Amino acid sequence: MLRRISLLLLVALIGAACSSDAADTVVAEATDATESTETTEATEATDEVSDDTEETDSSDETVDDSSGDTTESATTESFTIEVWADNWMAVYVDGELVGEDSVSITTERSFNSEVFTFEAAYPFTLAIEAKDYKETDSGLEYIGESNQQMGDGGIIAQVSDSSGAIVSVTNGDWQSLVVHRAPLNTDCESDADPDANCEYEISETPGDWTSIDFDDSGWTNATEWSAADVDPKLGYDEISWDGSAELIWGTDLEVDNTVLLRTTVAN
Ligand SMILES: [Ca+2]
Ligand SMILES: [Ca+2]
Ligand SMILES: [Ca+2]
Repeated sequence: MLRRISLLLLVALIGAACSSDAADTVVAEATDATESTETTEATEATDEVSDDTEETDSSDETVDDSSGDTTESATTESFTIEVWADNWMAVYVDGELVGEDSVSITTERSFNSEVFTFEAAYPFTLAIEAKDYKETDSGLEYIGESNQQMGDGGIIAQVSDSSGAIVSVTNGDWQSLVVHRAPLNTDCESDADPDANCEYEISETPGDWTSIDFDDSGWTNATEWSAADVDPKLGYDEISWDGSAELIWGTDLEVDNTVLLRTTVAN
């Protein structure tokens, strides 16, 4: 009994001794990855109990070593995202840009797919900025030419782990926010002066919308669209799409020109 009480006391003392380190870790890493921090703390606690003969002398070193090792090697994996967009995309993971469309958004008919690899630990946040090509804020393309029109958009993506297993696909579970809509008065499509007569709505892009902590609960579910709706071209056929991957966009393929998309990937 005495021995058990002593052990409990020792654990409590060590817990108190390392609590300030844990607090520092939280502050320092809060902006990077909340989940990694939690994992690190859990591992530290385990180390402390097993190192009970060394007491507080070595606790600082133990904490520092374990936080470096466990977050890098034990929980981080390699993933690949395949993505096709009409017309442009940038992909972020936990707030970090992992790749963007290699063809400029200012290029007409820029239909191409991209493959990006990244390192992440579950759960991670995927955020994609997707843009339909528009010549001006009127929302139109080929302005002044015989085929002046509202362009349409669409995007599809799938994420696989290092074994090749699909771990995430685009679908209606993704959250979406449309930040550029034009033209609101669609009858301006054939207007001789669309920049003067097409109306548009541009919303502010939240500064931290790609971060893992961003609250997207006020956003709306992405809309799933069929291949017949989007008519995906070129790079789309270079990728073997999982049957569960859906083309998504806002609620209007033509008027919604810039769409922010987010999801969380858990294992
Ligand atoms: Ca493109
Ligand atoms: Ca458009
Ligand atoms: Ca387009």
